[in-house]
Amino acid sequence: MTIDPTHPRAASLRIREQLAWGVEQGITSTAGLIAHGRGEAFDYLLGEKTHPFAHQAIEAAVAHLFLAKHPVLSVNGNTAALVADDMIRLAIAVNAGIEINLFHHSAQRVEKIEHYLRQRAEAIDPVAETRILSHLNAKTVTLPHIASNRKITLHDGIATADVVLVPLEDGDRAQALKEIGKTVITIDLNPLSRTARAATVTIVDNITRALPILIQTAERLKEASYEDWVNIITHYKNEKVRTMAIKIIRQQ
Ligand code: PTJ
Repeated sequence: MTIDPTHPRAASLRIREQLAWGVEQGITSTAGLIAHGRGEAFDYLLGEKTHPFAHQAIEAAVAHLFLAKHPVLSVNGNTAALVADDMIRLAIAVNAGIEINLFHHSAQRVEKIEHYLRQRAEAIDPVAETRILSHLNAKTVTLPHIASNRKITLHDGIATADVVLVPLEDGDRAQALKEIGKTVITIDLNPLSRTARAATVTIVDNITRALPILIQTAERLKEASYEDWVNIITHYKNEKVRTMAIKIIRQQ
């Protein structure tokens, strides 16, 4: 569908089209469209803009990623369809690995997403492909206290990561990852989701807006000192940030 750029909801329509494309390609699950509807409703209530509380969370997220020994960005079907290029750019900026980890798991969809990410990485920067962790013959680790197939993780990825970005999910994984000592960052338009509540850092924003800001912030903070990064995470209060997001939604 051609989207009229002057349409008042052009950005929202573009995202819908991108997800419909993801389903056609076998990247996004059909349930991903419903998950998007939930996010879209919250985005509407947030005025479809990035608020100062999201900027605060983004800064803390970047500081955690820089301080990490082994940061990993988890990608699902919605994330791959919406922000593949920016996830790859973020992985380069913060020296992280990318692991495909799905709720509605199928080996076929993992393969399709991996192929797509590799294609995109090659177009961005040939060395970026090394950021994408392969599932082919990979050693896996089943994590405790996760009911869904998201419990099956790559040994060289989420299983041994110290900081994990888990965008767009409402589930038990964030809590389970924290229980085994990991720092969890999420991007979720719903500040009330289980993931948003359990995460160490909750970026309440649309992933399509948050990713470019994460990359810019990484560029800005990469020359900062170790002490600066520690200072950012020490002063960051996730509950305060989540409360500010809930307040904005209530005011609508
Ligand atoms: O590809 P899979 O199989 O791993 O499945 C992915 C989905 C997203 C279908 C799966 O994780 C799922 O069912 O997610 P939930 O439980 O619906 O949670 C998705 C969360 O992401 C909700 O809290 C939404 O509000 C939020 N969300 C949806 N779209 C966006 C978003 N947050 C930020 N940006 C968005 N564009």
